[in-house]
This record gives sequence, structure tokens and C-alpha cells, in this order.
Amino acid sequence: MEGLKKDVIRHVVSSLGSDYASKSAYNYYNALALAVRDRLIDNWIKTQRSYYDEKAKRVYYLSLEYLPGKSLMNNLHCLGIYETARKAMSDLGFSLEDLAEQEWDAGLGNGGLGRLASCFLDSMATLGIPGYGYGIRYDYGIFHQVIEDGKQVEQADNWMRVGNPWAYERGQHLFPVRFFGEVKNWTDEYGRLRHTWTAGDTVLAMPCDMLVPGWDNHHVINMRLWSARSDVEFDLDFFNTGNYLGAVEEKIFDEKISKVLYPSDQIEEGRELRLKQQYFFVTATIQDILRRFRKKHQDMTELPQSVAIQLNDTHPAIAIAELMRILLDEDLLDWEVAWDICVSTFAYTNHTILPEALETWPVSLLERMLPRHMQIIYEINARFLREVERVARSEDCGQLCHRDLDHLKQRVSLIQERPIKSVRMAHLAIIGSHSVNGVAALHTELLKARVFDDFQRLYPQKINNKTNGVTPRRWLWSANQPLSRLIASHIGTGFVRNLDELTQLEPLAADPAFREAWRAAKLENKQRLQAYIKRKLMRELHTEHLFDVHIKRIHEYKRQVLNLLHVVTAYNRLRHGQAADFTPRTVFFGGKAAPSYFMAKRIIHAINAVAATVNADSRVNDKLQVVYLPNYCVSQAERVIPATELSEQISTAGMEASGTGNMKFALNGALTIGTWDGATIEMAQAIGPELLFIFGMREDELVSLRQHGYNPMLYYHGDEELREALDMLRSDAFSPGQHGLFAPLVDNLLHGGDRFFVLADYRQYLGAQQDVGRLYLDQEEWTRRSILNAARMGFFSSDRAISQYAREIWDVAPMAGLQNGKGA
Ligand code: CBF
Repeated sequence: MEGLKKDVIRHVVSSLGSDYASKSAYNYYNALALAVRDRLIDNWIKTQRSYYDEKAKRVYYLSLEYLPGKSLMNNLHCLGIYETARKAMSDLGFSLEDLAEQEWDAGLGNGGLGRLASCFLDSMATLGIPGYGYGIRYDYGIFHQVIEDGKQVEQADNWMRVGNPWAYERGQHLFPVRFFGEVKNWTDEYGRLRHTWTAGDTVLAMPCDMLVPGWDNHHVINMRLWSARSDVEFDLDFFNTGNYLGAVEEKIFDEKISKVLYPSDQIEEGRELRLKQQYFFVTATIQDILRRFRKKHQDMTELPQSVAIQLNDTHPAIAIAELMRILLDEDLLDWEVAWDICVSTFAYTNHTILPEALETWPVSLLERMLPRHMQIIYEINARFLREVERVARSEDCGQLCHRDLDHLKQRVSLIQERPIKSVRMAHLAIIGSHSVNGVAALHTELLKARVFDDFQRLYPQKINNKTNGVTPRRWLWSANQPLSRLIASHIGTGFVRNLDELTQLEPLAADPAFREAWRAAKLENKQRLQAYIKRKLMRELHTEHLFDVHIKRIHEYKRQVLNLLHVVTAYNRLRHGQAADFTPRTVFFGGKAAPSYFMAKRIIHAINAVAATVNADSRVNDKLQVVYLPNYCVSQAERVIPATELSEQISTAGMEASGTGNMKFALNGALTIGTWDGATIEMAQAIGPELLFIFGMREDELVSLRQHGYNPMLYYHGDEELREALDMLRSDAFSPGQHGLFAPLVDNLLHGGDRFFVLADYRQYLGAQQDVGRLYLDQEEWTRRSILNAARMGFFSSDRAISQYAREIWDVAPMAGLQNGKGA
């Protein structure tokens, strides 16, 4: 402890240039972070060296998004120095919790996809997999959300302003990134046509490394994020003519590439700068991977034995064309050889079946920005379509393909002709990878049967499932110390590394003393949340209420509106005196809407309007409260999830690829009210469906309902309570003086086809909520179920997911000496 104290003081003085006697929490947080980083870097160097020494096959995880959140507490726990740090900082006059508050939440992603990437890096580090995360160091992460007059207002997330004590910026290792220009053809000595791309513009990519430690194993992996740097500091012509601003203009223009994260989740905006970001990130990464590979290898055909590249969605899919370009134009390999290398190296994860999220790029844009890549894509397509024809004519594919060959070719082509001629990035990713995986069982089945059914027929082995998982280090141990300590006192700490050990809790569910202790831990978390809400929102929570939580991105398919209709109905019953048996509850909502997503923003507004009305109504507000949590982010989730009793996972069946919030809640003992969707299905199967509140129509039932003509008006006319709730929303009951403010929401349901079947599931949802309320009154039974939920969540660890990727896709093994959690 004395050593850590000394290091902290030294950093306050020599790294931060401050007086240690002036007790600034900000300085002490930074100094502590630097002292922790000192303790990581030796192991990081040893880890990286061991990969070379052992010629380990490496895994590169390419993701345009990460959501690491805050690092301090997690890193202290991984290093096993949490208690030491707590005491050391207390001796220096600080509470560790207060210092941790100083850290900026690193929000380099939109939601589930980015957070999954961060969980996966944590698991690779803990399992000793030689892994690297690659991404972009955005200067501005996901916007900061404030709620003003009930509406979402976006503010810039200037997280770099205060520096980042965790990162190493490596300004001496810059990689060139080229755009535009032209392609010249030439003939090599064997008479083969060759191509050289001379680019118009060049930007530089600078690596910023963030260290990701494993749990108690001395294994530290790297998350390398690229930051754009101009290759011209000043344009001297401008400078000499006295135009100082002109001189820096080009620099600013170049560095714009890594300025800001695109804040849309599952909606593609197709902006030129976004494509630039993708290629910038991809080419720097591929150059770095090949640089490392070439240190030990000359023969490029050995690449797939040494390197596995996982594409996190299609955002980095241009990497396939980029690797082909390098192998063809720089290494001068033949097409077939280069293509085999690519397909054996790449694997692709799909995270959504929503059509609006499947990326396409206009051919005209690609031809201009990346002319050589567009040529390569055309060539990949031509060869692929010839192969399709061959397979379709063969017996293997059966009559189905053959009969309809032209249509089949149009459907699977990399190029879509309408509405504008574009490249389908998912098709590029499928063709260029040896594995395509979905992220939950139902999602994968839908990929095979609907979204990529043609590809499933063409490549029956390619599409596979890897159900998502979450890291128990952050989402149980670090986020929920009261519960973790209780668990550890009964079954030891092995569960942090091997989540299956939680099954040992099962017999304890029958023990009244353990149940009481479990409830006490939950209450402690609820009180912690109560204090936080008081500080942030100046609101008093009732901790005896059922805490019912719906936090995630705001999206129509996630159906926050269905929850809102339940709230309005409960409000009506209470004020009409029809709810004598109502179980008091506080309903929490939280989440960001894409700034350009009109309907999602209006949903936020409606939730806040309903909240204002309900909370101000003294007839009901001791029984029903509604809280909107502004600026939902990783660190907020870490506070809210441990305090949650009811987890809302109510997306339209078939629409949520997996969900990972659902896993975090159950792991922390919340009961789930949910639909038969995403990984919630597998959770219900693992836990026992009777221990969750499952309701609503299943995916195939919805398909048939749609086919037979779904008419939302029938539900409206047939259900008095539903009609009352919708009419109130449409009128100005929640928006006094602003008649029709929420009419777009209601019209969308009644006259817009209710694409996500909110009305179809309303009545069943109400029934399930009634079951929830009833069960909550029986605290012993509620607690028993809560314990069993957590106890059966072992499968949903990201360690299990990563082990499956390693074995079944990447063919990599953990580093020797680390497999049993022993440090190398
Ligand atoms: O697979 C991780 C998550 O990705 C999404 O968030 C996404 O961005 N496509 C999905 O919506 C989630 O279902 C999924 O858990």
C-alpha cells in the first residue's frame, strides 16, 4: 500500500505537474490511473513478447465501436489491488468511489454491439487468448444526452478534453491511409495484367493503445484505436502569403476523419465521411497486422495459420477488398491464391436482421474514393456469380436454385441495382469469410431461413451460431460488490472466472437466511441508486417499490411504447380506483435515440410527459412513479442493474438479435418480463421458463398474423383500456396545451400498420405484469426465483462465447501457462 501511495504522489507531482498538497480529486484520480497503468505495462510487454516467442496464432477483433466505460475499478479488481487502493486513497484523504467518479465514461459505441466488443476483449485477456481489439479513437464519443422540457437534447461528448491517462499515444508509428486517385494497369513479366493505385489524398493513422487486463493472470492485451493525423502540418504556400487559417485548413480537414462517432444504432446513414472512417480504420489495421506477420513469415499463404480476423458486423467489411488489394497489387499473388488466403482469414458476425441496418455503399462513391477496391469488388462478384451458376446447375443445390437462376443471381449479387446502384456489404462479408455467425439461436435460425437463405443453400456449413455473453468481472464482481461478496462467502470467488460455478447457489435458494441476505444485498443496491438519483435528479425514490427497469437504446422494435401503455393503463386503474391490489412500483426508462430518428425522440418525449403527469398526481404517486434516467451509459448501467428487480426485455419476437442487457440483469438477480426473442429465449431455457414472465406472440405467429392481414384497429376497438390509453396519448392529456404532440406515435400504431405489433401483445403484457405484481408481494418466493435466475446464468458468460469462437471459428488456443488462471 505504501508503494502505491508513493507512486500516486509522484505522479501528481511529476506527471501532472501539480502540488500534492492541493487535494484535487481530479489530479488524484489521474495519478492513481497512471500508477495502475504502470502496473499493467510490464505485463503487457511480457504478454506481447510471449506471442512472438511462441509464434502464437493471433486473433484480431475489428470493430468500429467499443464501449469500455470507466476503467479504474475494473482494472483494480483485475490486478487484485482494489482493497489496497481503497486504503491507500483513504490515507491520502479520498474515497475511492469519489475518485472513480472523476473518470470520463469512454463511450466509443452506440449500444450492444460496442459493449459486446468490450466484453469480448475482457474475456480474451482472461482466457489468455492472443487477441487484439482494433477500432477508432473518436475525439467525440456517443453524444451526452440531456432532457430539456421532456425532450432529448444532444451535447458533444468531449471526452478527450481532459486527456486519457489509460492510453499510450504512439506518434512515432504512423501508417499512411490513401483515398481517391486513379488505377494504372500494367503487365508483369508473365504477361499478367497488374494494377497500381496512385492515391490522391493521404492521411496518417496514429495508434493509441489501451491496455486490457485479464482477471488475476498477468495477461494484458491491447485495444489499438486509430486517430487521424494530417500529413501536412501547414501548407507553406498559404502560410507565406499570410493566410494562416488557410494553412491549417487541410490539417483540420484530414483530422476530421476520427472526430466523431456516428450516433445511429441500426440505421445506416450512408454518409461519405462514414465510409472514410471505415476505410481509414481498416487499412491502418491491415497494415499493422501484416507488419507484425511479416516479422516472422515470408510466405503470405501462411497468413490463415497465424492470423484470424473477426469482422464485428459489416462496418469493417471493406477489409476483404483491402487485403485482396495488398495481396494482388503489392505481393503480386494470383487471384485464386489471394482469395483463398482472404476467405480462410476472415470471419463475420452479423448483429441484426433489420433491413434498415444492412449496409450498402453507392458504387459511384466507392469508385471515386476507393477506385481499386471497387474494381476488386466487381471481380469478386463476377467470379462469385459464375460459381453460383455452377452450383445452381449442379445437383447439390437442388431444383430450387436452378429454376430461378436469374433471380437468384440478382438476390445474391454484391451489387444491388436499385434504388441506386450500391454494394451490399453483408454479401461481401459473407462471400469473403469462412464463417458467418449470428449472436443467438433464434437470430441465427432467422439468418439461415430468411435473411441469408440463398447463402445458406449455397454454403450450408458457413452460417453458425455463437450466442452472446457478458463479462462477469465488470457486470457482477465490479458492479455489484454487495451481492458478489455474499456469493463469494458461500461458494468462493471461482465464479468470477468460471461463471458455471454459480450453480452451487441453487440449494441456497431454499435457505431462508440466505434469502434474507440476498434481499439485503439488493436493498443496499437500491439505496445506492436512491442516493444517486437524489444527487443527479433531485428525486426521492421509494426503495420499498418494485424497481422495474427498461434501459437500452430507444427503438420502435424494442417497444418502450408497450411499456408506456402499461404505465398509462396502471395510472388509469389507480385513478379510477380500480387497482386496490396494485403492487407499488417505480418504472425506470433510460436510453438514447439516434438524433435523426424522429419517432424514437418523440417516444422519449412521451415517456417524460407521462412521467410528469403521473409523478405530480397525488392520487397515485405513492404507488406509481416513473423516472427517466438521462444519459444512459455503461457506468450508469453498472449502478442501475444491481438495483433492478424487474428487467424489461419486450422487443417484438424475432427483432432483437440477442440482447446482452437481458443477461446482465438476470446475473444480478432481476426477474425478466420478456418476449420469446433473442437470447432471452435461451435464458428462459437455461433458467426454466416458469422462473421468468414470458408473454406475447412468437416469431412464427407474428409472421402468420402478418400474412393473414394484421389489423391494429381491431385491437383498438376491442379493448377498452387500450383505447383509453391511446386516446389519452393522442389528446393533450399528457401534453397540456400541445394538442396532438404524441399523435404521430398513436397514428403510427393505428394507421401506420404497427410494424412491431405493439397492440397485438398489449393484453398479454398486461397479464404478465399482473403476475409480476402478485409475485412481488410474496418476497420469499420472489427471492428464491431471483437466486435461481442468477445461479443458472453460467452459460451467458462472454468467456463461454469467446471459447467457442476460439475453438470453432479462429482455431486458436489459450497461451500455455495461462489456462488455469496462473500468470505466465
Ligand atoms: O450482438 C450485440 C448486440 O448488437 C446489437 O446491439 C446491434 O447493434 N445490432 C443488437 O441489436 C443486439 O441484439 C445485440 O445483442
